[in-house]
Amino acid sequence: MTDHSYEFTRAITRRPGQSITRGLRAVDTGAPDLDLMLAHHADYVATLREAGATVTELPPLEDFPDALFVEDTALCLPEGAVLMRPGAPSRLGEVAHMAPVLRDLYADVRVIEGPGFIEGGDILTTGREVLVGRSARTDAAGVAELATILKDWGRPLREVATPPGVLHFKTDCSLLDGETVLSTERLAASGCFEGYRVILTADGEEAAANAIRFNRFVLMAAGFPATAERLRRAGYEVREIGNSECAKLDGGMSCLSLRL
Ligand code: CIR
Repeated sequence: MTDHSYEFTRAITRRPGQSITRGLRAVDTGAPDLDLMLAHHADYVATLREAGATVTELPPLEDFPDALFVEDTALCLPEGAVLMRPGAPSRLGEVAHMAPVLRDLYADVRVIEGPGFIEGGDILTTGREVLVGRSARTDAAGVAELATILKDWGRPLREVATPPGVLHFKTDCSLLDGETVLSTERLAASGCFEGYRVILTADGEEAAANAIRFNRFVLMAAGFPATAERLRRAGYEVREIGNSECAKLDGGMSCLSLRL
């Protein structure tokens, strides 16, 4: 099978602004430092460019403190884009800011109209299917509406569960290639990756699970040496990017871009 699930030419990111101190978080571990976050963000964008991406860098949206986590606003596929309907009320308005950017790039842009909710962080597109995790942000109606859209594009959707207390499905997993995922043990234990090759995050390094494969690189958060070593030993070219400030807002590598 030809697998293009990790091959991209373009990425969309949004720079963080002053309002990140008001970003959503499950547990308060201190205010994120904007200067350090900007430095990490610049490294992330530079790494995507090195991987071959044309990067559209959008300006901060001060009214939307979590708007740098652009992944949650849309699903981008070769067939078209789908504008999401975030389950976090403070994030719903971000979608209207992403819509014109995607309409410029895609002929076919669909919209999750509701009443359900769905966020991009709950969607993992693999070489053979689109996995969607129900979570506190993504409900059954949101998943059903996406399934109807994907049916038009001949894309099978499989609904799975996000572990309790975990923000998004992809907080705990990432695609490494069309047949291989990086996953926490707690998520893999649910059996949702049966038939895939699974590389587990090392003990105590669950926060390394939210990585991205972008062409030849796997971008992962810095500070998880045992998991990085597992990936390198499996043959992946790993780039470690500082994520300390986004982590305070429950954000990781995938949240920071739309990849197309
Ligand atoms: C939120 O709670 O929505 C943000 N603070 C973090 C979003 C992370 N997004 C993602 O994992 N796709």
